[in-house]
Amino acid sequence: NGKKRIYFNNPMWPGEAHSLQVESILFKGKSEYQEVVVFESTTYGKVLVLDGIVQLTEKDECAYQEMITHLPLCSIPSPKTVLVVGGGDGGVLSEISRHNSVEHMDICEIDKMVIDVSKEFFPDLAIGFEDPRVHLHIGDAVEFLRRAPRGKYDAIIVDSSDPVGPAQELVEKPFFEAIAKALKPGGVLCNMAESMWLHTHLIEDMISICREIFKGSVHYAWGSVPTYPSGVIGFLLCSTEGPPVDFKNPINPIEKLDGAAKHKRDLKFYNSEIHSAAFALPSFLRKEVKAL
Ligand code: AAT
Repeated sequence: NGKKRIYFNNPMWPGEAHSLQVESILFKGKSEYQEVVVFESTTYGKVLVLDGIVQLTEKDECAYQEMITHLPLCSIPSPKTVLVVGGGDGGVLSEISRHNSVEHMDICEIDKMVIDVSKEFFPDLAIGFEDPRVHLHIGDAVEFLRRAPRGKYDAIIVDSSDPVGPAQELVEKPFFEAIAKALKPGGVLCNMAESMWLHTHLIEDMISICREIFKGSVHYAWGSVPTYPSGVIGFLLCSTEGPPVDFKNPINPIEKLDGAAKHKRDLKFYNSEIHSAAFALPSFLRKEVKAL
């Protein structure tokens, strides 16, 4: 039909590429950290691409952002202080906004260009920054967490890119140690944890590291995101020593929230049944990831 396609391939998923048909390129820029592209696709709405990797599309961002936010926040009784690592599009912030109990959100995003681009092209997500509870920090999350006060956060959400480029250190032990230190007793971490079809080794490594560091519990959950490689994405959920956290049975169910959010977006993917189901793991994963 004469339309151009963009092919996404990367050493993170050798031997395969997926592609999306392009209506028009809306933005192309190079920041200090990465190449930033926004285009209008034919079937997934606008798409944000960093260094040739799809970060979100308008059609399916809801699945990822709702899961990475509500899996942790609905697992603890009354989250008050939350840190987001990465997440410069604002989508996770706008999901956190739904929680009335939250008093303070810090966000540490390394790349200001992602924030600016989101404000221009993804205003429904960037609205997250307008919540008065949000405190924006532009910088490297490794550095930010090194300086974070001990026991400050009820929850930390790591919405970061794949571990190539600026997010390399975000899967290493010192980073997880810093996270555990910054969490309250019984505080929770939810970390983007790749695809079980593509990255069992990476998942295994992350889980083994976290089992050493997080003395509460460590679990793996997953959800469907069609435009991420292999169509699924995982989440690593950990809690620190303290009041026990039963991740599989949300104590703070989303259905009971009044919604402090200024936006009136309905949840499109997450609900309490999906929450519990997300922890059911395929047999091959249980077998391959010994640490599970
Ligand atoms: N919600 C969109 C999904 C993302 S965005 C990941 C963000 O993490 C990017 O904006 C990137 O600039 C930021 N980031 C990367 N490294 C760091 C760092 N060291 N400190 C702070 N922020 C960082 C993730 C999509 C996952 C895709 C899965 N294939």
